Amino acid sequence: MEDLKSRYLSVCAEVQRAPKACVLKVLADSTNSDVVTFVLTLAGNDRHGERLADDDVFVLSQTLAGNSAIKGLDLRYNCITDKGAVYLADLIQQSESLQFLDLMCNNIEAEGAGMLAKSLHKNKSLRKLRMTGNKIGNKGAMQLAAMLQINATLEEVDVSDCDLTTQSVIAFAIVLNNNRRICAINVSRPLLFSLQEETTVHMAHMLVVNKTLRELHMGKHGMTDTGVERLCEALKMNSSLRYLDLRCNRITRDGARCLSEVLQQNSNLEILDLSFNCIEDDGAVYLSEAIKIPHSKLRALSITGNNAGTAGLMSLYKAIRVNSSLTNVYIWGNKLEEPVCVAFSQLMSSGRLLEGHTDVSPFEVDGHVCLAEASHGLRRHYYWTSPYGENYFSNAALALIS
Ligand SMILES: *[C@@H]1O[C@H](CO)[C@@H](O)[C@H](O)[C@H]1NC(C)=O
Ligand SMILES: *[C@@H]1O[C@H](CO)[C@@H](O)[C@H](O)[C@H]1NC(C)=O
Ligand SMILES: *[C@@H]1O[C@H](CO)[C@@H](O)[C@H](O)[C@H]1NC(C)=O
Ligand SMILES: *[C@@H]1O[C@H](CO)[C@@H](O)[C@H](O)[C@H]1NC(C)=O
Ligand SMILES: *[C@@H]1O[C@H](CO)[C@@H](O)[C@H](O)[C@H]1NC(C)=O
Ligand SMILES: CC(=O)N[C@H]1CO[C@H](CO)[C@@H](O)[C@@H]1O
Repeated sequence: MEDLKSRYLSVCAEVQRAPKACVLKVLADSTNSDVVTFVLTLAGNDRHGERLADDDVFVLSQTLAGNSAIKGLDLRYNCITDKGAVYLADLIQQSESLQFLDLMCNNIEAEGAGMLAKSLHKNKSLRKLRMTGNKIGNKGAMQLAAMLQINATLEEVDVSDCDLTTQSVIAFAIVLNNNRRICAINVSRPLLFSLQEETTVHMAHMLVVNKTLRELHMGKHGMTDTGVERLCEALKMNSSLRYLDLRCNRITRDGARCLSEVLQQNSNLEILDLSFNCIEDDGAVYLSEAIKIPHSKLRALSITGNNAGTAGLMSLYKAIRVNSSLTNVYIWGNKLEEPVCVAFSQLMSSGRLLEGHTDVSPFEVDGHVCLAEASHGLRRHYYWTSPYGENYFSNAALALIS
């Protein structure tokens, strides 16, 4: 393999920029390994204060231009602005092998997002793009959505927490009606000022039309049961969706009832994330009904932080004990009284529920069984595990529970 380290040093010399120790180390490691393709991990939070600035990105993209072995580039938590995004857009144009680009939590705004979108108009190799935590705003997001209208190679896109507003979330829903490549999208945490749930209505419409999307993340959309009902109507029409993430919304027992009906109707849903809603006991009972049925495909359910108590959680326990496909269940942040603690402790000691497949862990004090929080939520696997392995974004949870 080409010696990237020497190439980097010579580019540094050419542009009179001091080489960065962290980049040198990562390049040396990749050069020494004998794999055919590699991922460069230069996440700023892995190092002690050594973050990459735009000029560093310039040198890096010059170094990597034309390289046919680089498969992924992890640049999370650096200080890349619109200027750096231009260099990355050039790299996308010039690379035939780059498949994953993670720009989470940099300082890219609308202009930089626009440049990245333009570079993706010409279909190249990039398959996964993660922009979360960059304030690209409505303007930047509209350009990314427009890019998806021209069939690119992109399969997974994360534009969560990017200051999208209603207009651009709807734009994504609309382009997905016609885009046959995208299989996962994260539009969580937009800036929504309307209570009309237009974003949910449009996403629901898209789910009816499109049969490609497998993973949809709509956390923090202020979604109520009315919105969930729209989604459920769509999901009942044999949607391809396997992973629905509705964390941190305003869903109550009625929303849970609709979702239960969907699950009972032979839906393809395998992962349902309802963390931090308010489905309470009744909601948990409704979902238990769906889990119990023999053809249920649901493999993972999170109801963390939903104000459920003994009645709801015991019915969940009973449903899991019956033959069900559910392997992962997350219940922390509910009212975990003794019968529930005993029941879940028993699920674990009998091997029905594996450690690492739930977010609770039993312990005993003075003969009483209690549950402690274990850091194994569905969510844990997104940011802290290897971002480009099988666990990356789409298939994150699918891989984790298989
Ligand atoms: C670009 O897209 C066309 C179809 O629109 C496809 O035939 C071609 O293989 C694609 N090229 C690349 C490099 O992805
Ligand atoms: C690309 O988009 C055009 C126009 O929307 C469409 O006719 C064509 O079938 C698409 N091609 C692919 C490969 O998706
Ligand atoms: C989707 O975005 C939200 C908000 O940024 C984040 O918390 C969540 O982990 C993301 N989901 C995935 C699968 O990356
Ligand atoms: C959905 O699929 C099931 C089983 O494959 C089928 O019986 C049903 O008619 C389908 N429903 C719709 C609306 O296509
Ligand atoms: C559970 O599943 C096994 C294997 O699929 C089957 O033999 C058994 O009858 C099932 N039991 C119940 C109660 O559904
Ligand atoms: C763009 C796209 O994927 N369209 C499809 C949506 O689903 C219907 C029903 O399966 C197909 O006929 C379309 O081609």
